[in-house]
Amino acid sequence: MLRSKMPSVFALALLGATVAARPAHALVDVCNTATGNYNNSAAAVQPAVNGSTCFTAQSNPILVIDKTRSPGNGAPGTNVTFDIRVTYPKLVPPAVPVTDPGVCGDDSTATSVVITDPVSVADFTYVPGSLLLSTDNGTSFVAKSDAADADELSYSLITNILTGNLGTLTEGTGGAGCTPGAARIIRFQVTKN
Ligand SMILES: [Ca+2]
Repeated sequence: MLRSKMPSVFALALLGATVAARPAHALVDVCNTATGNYNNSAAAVQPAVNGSTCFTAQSNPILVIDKTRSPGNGAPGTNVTFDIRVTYPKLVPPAVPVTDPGVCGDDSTATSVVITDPVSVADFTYVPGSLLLSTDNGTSFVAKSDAADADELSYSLITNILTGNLGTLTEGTGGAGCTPGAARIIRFQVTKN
């Protein structure tokens, strides 16, 4: 089965109010020290005393979208399956569960994760009722309705935009162990016009 990467610009991950990924991605200790200076009764300067504490700062989460299509090409009428794979922490493409060592050690949580994917109606026609969602890294998929209702996914035949409300994503077990979390995969089908 031919599976090729699509430009990631076709899918957007909105992380709350933050859109762009941030470069910082590790736990950072921010230390603060208080110093006391004083004299004795003869006005001789005494050694200073210090008290310190460190706050462990969590960085902002970095999600990654890897979008693929299958097949990679075909004549008009070809049925095409798209996968939008959302991972946290970052997994090295093309879909192997190997965590990018550059983004380990992040214990933060991504909240209000919303995925949008506008389908180019000049090229493709959405196949109604084809929405599927996996929350276990693709082991299983559950059908979701096209309607904007209580489930996570919807597809508007008016705007031709797929929307996925994925809620909160956590970084697997977190910490330096960098155990990958379960990738979410949104799957849908279109027909080439
Ligand atoms: Ca729905």
